[in-house]
Amino acid sequence: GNPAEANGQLHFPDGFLWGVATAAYQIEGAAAEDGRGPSIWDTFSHTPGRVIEGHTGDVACDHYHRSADDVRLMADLGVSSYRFSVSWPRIQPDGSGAVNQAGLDFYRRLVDDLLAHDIEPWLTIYHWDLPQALEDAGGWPARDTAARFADYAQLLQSALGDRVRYWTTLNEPWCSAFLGYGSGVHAPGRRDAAASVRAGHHLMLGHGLAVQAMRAIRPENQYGVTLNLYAVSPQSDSAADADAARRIDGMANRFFLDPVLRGQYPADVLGDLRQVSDFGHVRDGDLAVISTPLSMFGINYYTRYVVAAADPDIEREPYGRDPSAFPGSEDVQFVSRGVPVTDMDWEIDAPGLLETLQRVHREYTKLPLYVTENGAAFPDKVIDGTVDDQDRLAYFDEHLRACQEAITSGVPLRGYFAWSLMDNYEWAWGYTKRFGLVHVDYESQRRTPKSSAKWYAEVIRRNALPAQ
Ligand code: GBH
Repeated sequence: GNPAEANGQLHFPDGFLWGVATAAYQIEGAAAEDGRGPSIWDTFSHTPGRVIEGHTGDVACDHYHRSADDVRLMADLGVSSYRFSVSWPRIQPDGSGAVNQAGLDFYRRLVDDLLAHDIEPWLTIYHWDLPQALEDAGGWPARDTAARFADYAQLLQSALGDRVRYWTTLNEPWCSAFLGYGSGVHAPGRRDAAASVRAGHHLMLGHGLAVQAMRAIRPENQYGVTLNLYAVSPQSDSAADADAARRIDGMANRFFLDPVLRGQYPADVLGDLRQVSDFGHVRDGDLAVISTPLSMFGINYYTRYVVAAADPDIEREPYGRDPSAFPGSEDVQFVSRGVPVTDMDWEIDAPGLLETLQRVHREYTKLPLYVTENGAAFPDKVIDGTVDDQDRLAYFDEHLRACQEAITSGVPLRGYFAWSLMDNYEWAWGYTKRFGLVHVDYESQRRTPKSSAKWYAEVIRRNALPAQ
């Protein structure tokens, strides 16, 4: 049996870090307050046709005005850590230059409040809200944006590094690069495959420069990055499907894993992208910066991709739109296996999380790993003042079992952050998808902890899952 199983419970190691995660644009609202400048998500969400039903983050969960209540919610859950992101245009309204003190003060108060409640702040420097002024100057496809990002990171580090110990540079650079500049379904909505490849490089360069700049000021803090990783498998054992899986693994996972953790682009990915980019934007020394040693590594996991070689008779979903978010792999199709899905239509695949954790540990790094996001959208209903989200609860339970198995097998997984603390602005899906442990009524801003929240609080309290 599993040695972690005792007294009818499946235990986690002492000191395992239990958290919840959010992101600035998805919860804060107050888009024009206290000197905040516009970000690419303000522009994008206010452009007709970009976001479902024209939803914007203008108000969102109004967290900017309710952060004290939200910290109390977290304290009630008993979490040991809170992963949030800082809105760059609150700190630097035009993307560079002097700090906007009122914006910084918001995060200073938040951090102090978290510490007062014994909650460790986990700060993500960039979760997709680039100052619009920097986009106007070329955005991530322009090399200079990497340097601006490092300046901004350094500024945050000097202001908050005495009380925030855990720092993540970027959340999911794949999304910023390939959804923002390739398929255009995220801000800034550009559709230019070559630009998306440059954006990916400059995001990673910004990450490396930022870690170097921050570590120079505060060597004692922990630095990492968060990638969205996927388990990828071929639909069949044909050579063509195996090649499709290799390509998608290359674009979704290895395009970022290899430069950051091995200091090189994977040769096969450079080959797949030959028609798209000659990688002339990569300068000598860039990969050494990008692979600057880290103290920890963050993984966001939601689902598995099952892929197959092109078949014109099968509808291409969800990413095979024109243009594709997987440049150079337009002929690959994403296949549904008909297994249960969430409200995003993502297949529920907890073994894929175990596989991903073991792979990163075995093939890429011996660093401490953290699941910095994992969770599921379901169409919740408030009935008699409660939300009985057994589907979400089961999703968390299955994925936490996968985490536990990873730990038992020797993976140094040190913590888990549920996505998300509360329902919020789900990017191109607006407020139509709910990922929260806590339900948000967007009319009244009332917060209602769901059944999954009560269950998670109990798991945290016991540091264990109920045995099955
Ligand atoms: C994470 O992205 C994000 O970090 C977080 O902000 C987000 O709320 C959470 O997941 C849940 O989605 O259907 O073409 O519009 C995970 C990767 C990539 C998943 C973008 C959703 C939408 C593409 N995300 N994708 S599309």
